[in-house]
Amino acid sequence: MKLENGLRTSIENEQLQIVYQPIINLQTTRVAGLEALLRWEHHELGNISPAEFIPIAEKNGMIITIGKWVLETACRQLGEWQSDGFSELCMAVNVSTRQIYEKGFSESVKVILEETGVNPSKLTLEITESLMQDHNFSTHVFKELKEIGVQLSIDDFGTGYSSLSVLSSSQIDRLKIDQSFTQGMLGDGKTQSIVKTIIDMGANLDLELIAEGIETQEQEETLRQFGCQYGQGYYISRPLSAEKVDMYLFAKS
Ligand code: G
Ligand code: G
Ligand code: MN
Ligand code: NA
Repeated sequence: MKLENGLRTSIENEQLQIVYQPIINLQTTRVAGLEALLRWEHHELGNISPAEFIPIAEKNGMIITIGKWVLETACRQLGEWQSDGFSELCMAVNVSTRQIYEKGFSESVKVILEETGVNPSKLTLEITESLMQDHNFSTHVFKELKEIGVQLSIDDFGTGYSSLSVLSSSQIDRLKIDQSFTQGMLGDGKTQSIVKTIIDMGANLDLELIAEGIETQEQEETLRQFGCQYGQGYYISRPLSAEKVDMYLFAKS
C-alpha cells in the first residue's frame, strides 16, 4: 500500500529517473543506441527496482501515466542528443503489455514523436514475449505501430513463449537475446547452440539481433564471431545518467 501511494506521486515528486544503457554495433564497436531503463528513488526506501514496482503500476493502472512519462522523457532526450550531432542514435523503450492494450496507445506514441521531433524509425519499442499470448490483438496494435514507423523488438527472447509465426509476420524488427543465454553460452554447449541458432534464424528472417547482458570480453568476442550485430551489457557499459551519456557519446565519437 505504501509503495502504491508513493508511486502515485513519484512523478510530481521527481523521484522517477531514467538511466540509459548503451547498445553498440558489435562489428564496428560504434554506439548504435541506448535503452531507457526506469529508476525510482523512494524518499525512505531508497532505490526500488522496476521489476518490483512495474507489476504494481500495471495492476493499479499507473503504468499508463508512468509509461507515457518514460516515452516522452526518453524521446525528448534522444532529440537533444541527435541535435548535439549524434543524428543516427536510436532509443529503445520498454513498454508493458498493459500499456499496449490501452486504447489509443499507438496514437499517443505518434503524438510524442511529433512533439519531440524524433524520427519514428529511431524509436524501438521493446515488448516482452508474454504479449504474444493474445496474438490477434497484438497483431492489430503492431500494425498501427508499424504504420507510424517505429521499430518493434521482442525483449528477453527465448525465455517466454512467442510463437515463431509472430516472427514471420514482418511486424517484428529485432530480437533481444536474453541475458541468461549470453551468460550461459560459454559454459554450456547446448546454450551456445541455442545462441548460434537464434543468430542464424535472425539473419535468415532479416531480423536485427541484440545480445543482452554481456559481462565479459569473451562473451562479446564470441557473439561477434557468431555474427551478432548488436550488444549491450555491463562489460560494454552500465546504464548511465543522461549527463554521463553525454560524456560517453563524446568520448566514443
Ligand atoms: O533495469 P533493470 O534490470 O532493473 O530492469 C528490470 C526490469 O524492468 C526489466 O525487465 C526491464 O525491462 C523493466 N523496465 C525497466 N524500465 C522499464 C520501463 O520504463 N517500462 C517498463 N514497462 N519496464 C521497464
Ligand atoms: O528485461 P530487460 O532486458 O529490459 O532488462 C534489462 C535489465 O538488465 C536492466 O535492468 C539492466 O539494468 C540489466 N542489465 C543490463 N546489462 C546487464 C548485465 O550485463 N548483467 C546483468 N546482470 N544485468 C544487466
Ligand atoms: Mn529491455
Ligand atoms: Na531483456
